[in-house]
Amino acid sequence: MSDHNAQANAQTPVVGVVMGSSSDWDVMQHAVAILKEFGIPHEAQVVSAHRMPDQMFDYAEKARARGLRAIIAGAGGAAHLPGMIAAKTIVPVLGVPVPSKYLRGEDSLLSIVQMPKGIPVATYAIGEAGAANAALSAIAMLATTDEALAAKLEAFRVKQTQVALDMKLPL
Ligand code: RP5
Repeated sequence: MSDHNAQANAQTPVVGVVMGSSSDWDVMQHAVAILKEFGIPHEAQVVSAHRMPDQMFDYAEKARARGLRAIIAGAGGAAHLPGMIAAKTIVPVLGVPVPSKYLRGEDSLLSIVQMPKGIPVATYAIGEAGAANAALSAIAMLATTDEALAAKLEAFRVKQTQVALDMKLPL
């Protein structure tokens, strides 16, 4: 989108990471970190559903033509962003509930997960784990048509398994 800043890496982004506020970055940076680790061309920016609805629609409407294959959308509170983006594009939307000040993200979770039938938003755990897992799901989706990426994802799992196997308890 041309109107506001998209922080993108050099190649054409295939995954878009959007969030309702810069205050969501603490959580959403964990999605971006995973995308970076796997070398996925991506972009990250603030797109607020209630404070910049026109820009939100513009982002969603142009997403597919720009080459985005998945959109990771994080928001807190009455978290409309993932659902409203999903309403305007057929690019898969992966929703991340960001912890909120008063209800600790249970509001965000229910806002995102309870989409009415017909417009899906794949919804993840509240907070850091959800952000990281949304990125891993986006990668798994891309890996269905990219064998090199699939191998990287398998290696990531093997490494994780080894870390668990090596765990020692302080007995
Ligand atoms: C939502 O409101 C954002 O996603 C954020 O989680 C929450 C608070 O936003 P700020 O007041 O910190 O900008 O739109």
